[in-house]
This record gives sequence, C-alpha cells and structure tokens, in this order.
Amino acid sequence: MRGIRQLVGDVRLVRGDLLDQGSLISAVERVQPDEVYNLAAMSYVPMSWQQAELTGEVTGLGVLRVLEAIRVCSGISASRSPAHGQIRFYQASSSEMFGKVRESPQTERTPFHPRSPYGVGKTYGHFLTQNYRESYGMFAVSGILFNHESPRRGAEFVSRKVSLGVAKIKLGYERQLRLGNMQARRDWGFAGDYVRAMQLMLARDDPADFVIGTGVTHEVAELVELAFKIAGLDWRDHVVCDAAFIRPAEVDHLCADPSKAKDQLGWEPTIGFEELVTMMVEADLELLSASGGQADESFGPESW
Ligand code: G4F
Repeated sequence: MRGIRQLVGDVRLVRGDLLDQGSLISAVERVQPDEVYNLAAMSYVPMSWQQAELTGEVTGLGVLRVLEAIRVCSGISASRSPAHGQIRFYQASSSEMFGKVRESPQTERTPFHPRSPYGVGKTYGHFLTQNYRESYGMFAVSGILFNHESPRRGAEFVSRKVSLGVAKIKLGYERQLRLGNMQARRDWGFAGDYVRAMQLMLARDDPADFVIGTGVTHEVAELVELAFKIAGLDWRDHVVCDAAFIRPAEVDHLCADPSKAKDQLGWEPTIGFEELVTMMVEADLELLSASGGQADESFGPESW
C-alpha cells in the first residue's frame, strides 16, 4: 500500500478483494478497463508455509476470481467467444514455479516443480490463465517474472533486508544483519524494467506467455558482499547466519533465459546487478539519514 499511497494523487482507487468474487465483478463493471494486471498475491514465500490455506485462496483462487470477473462482465461463455475490444488480462506468474529446476537457464518450456505453497498457488494461476485463453479465447497472458527489486521492495525480501541492514549498520543504528541461506542463487533485475515487459505483453496482437529475467544469476552471498562494499563495509564483520531464516524447502538456483522476450517483445533489461544494488543501498542510506533510522517495515525482516 505504501507505493500506491505515494501515487494516490494520480490514481483513482476502487475497492476489490481477491477473496470476494462480487467485489471484483463490481470493480470491473465500474471501471470498464481495457487492461487488467493481476499483481496481487500473498507474495512472501516463507509466510506461505505459515498461511498455506490463505495463500491458496489469494495467490491461486484469486486468479480464478479475477478471470471470472472479466469473463462475466464481458459476456463471454463457452458458446460465445469474446467481442472485439475485449479486456486484456495480465497474470504475474513467478519463477518460483520452476522451484527444483529441471534445467538451467529456465525458458517458457521448462517444466514446473514448485517448492512452496506460494509456488504451487502461482502454478495454479498460471495454468488457469492459459486455460481461460484456450477455453474462452480471452486475451489472457502470464509473465513468468524472476526476482525484481527496487528501493520500494518490502523489507522482508532479501535484497531490501540487506540494503536496509547495510544502511542501518553504516549509520550506526545496528551492528548485525541476520540472514538465512547465503548459497541460494537468484536472477535479480530492476522492477521498472519488468513493468515495461508487462505492458509490452498486453500490447501484442497475439496473447502469449513470456519469461522475464536478466539471464544472469548471483548467490545471496554476492549480493551481501557487494551491498556492504558499496557502503565501505566488510560483510564478514556484520553478517550472522541464523537458522530461523532457512526455509522448509529451498529453491536453490534460478536463472532466466529471456530470449523469447527479446525476440518477440524487443524487451531487454536496462539495469544490471551492480547498478541495482547500488541504487537500493544509496536509497536506504538517504532514507534512514533523513528519517533518523526509521523505515516502513510493515512485515519486518524478523517475521520468519
Ligand atoms: O528475497 P526472497 O525472499 O525472494 P524469493 O523467495 O526468491 O521470492 C521473490 O521472488 C519471486 C520471483 O521469483 C516472487 F515470485 C516472490 O513473490 C518474491 O518476490 O529470497 C531470495 C533468496 C531465497 O533463496 C532465500 O532463502 O534469499 C534467501 N535468503 C537468505 N537469507 C533470504 C534470507 N530471504 C529472505 N527473505 N530473508 C533472509 O534473511
């Protein structure tokens, strides 16, 4: 909500709840949108073990309810295909669906093996989006997005937890940063680039799914080392491994093959790993300097 509140002057907010079919139908009826982007989910992977049923309802069945709202409001049925000018639907699928990866890098054809209730919920939403495209001829597509970060990232995710932790240590508010699995590998990109990819996907003539990532993978340990280095610190003086942050099942290695997006969308990331980490550390140094060490950590990095 923090990100939305900052924009509220330019954005008209309409109430809707992924757990409530009627509210979604009303929202679509009122707004009469050209495009719907479903970016809503219970998106913090560790929490999905603690709230597995809620994750299934929101991250999985929530997709069904949005698709149904669009279908009903557009008057689409199995015997009546969509009218010209139909609402276009984007589903935020996730690289967490690849989970225990069958091949690397991962493409649109790589089989899924999700490793968390979150990943399973996203996989349901992904196949359902495909199914509504095939069953009803709807313009419904999924972007299989790898980790995408920015200074607006929630404090519970590792990139922001590290950039905030570094800033707090640099400014003398804290001495330690407690982390989990430092060997996991992720393909981290800049969220702004990924939003551009979503828009390109809905601007095409033919609905299709795309993998969106940078094609470069790094260990969590590399992210940590770089973030501390940017602030002139040595991570070995401050980072503590804490079993409380180890997950019941881990996704060890993610790396995108974004060739299809490059060929068919003309999409490429503009911001690399070093630039991204620098942007986040500098933003948090500035934020904490101005706020006397306070940041909006609604979830809080210690919550898992
Ligand atoms: O930043 P993370 O929590 O992101 P994760 O689990 O990869 O999921 C994010 O990206 C997905 C796209 O692929 C989204 F679908 C999803 O909603 C979310 O945005 O963790 C990244 C890695 C993991 O391997 C984790 O075990 O960092 C490792 N890690 C090590 N210590 C930690 C920590 N993660 C967190 N959150 N906190 C730690 O202390």
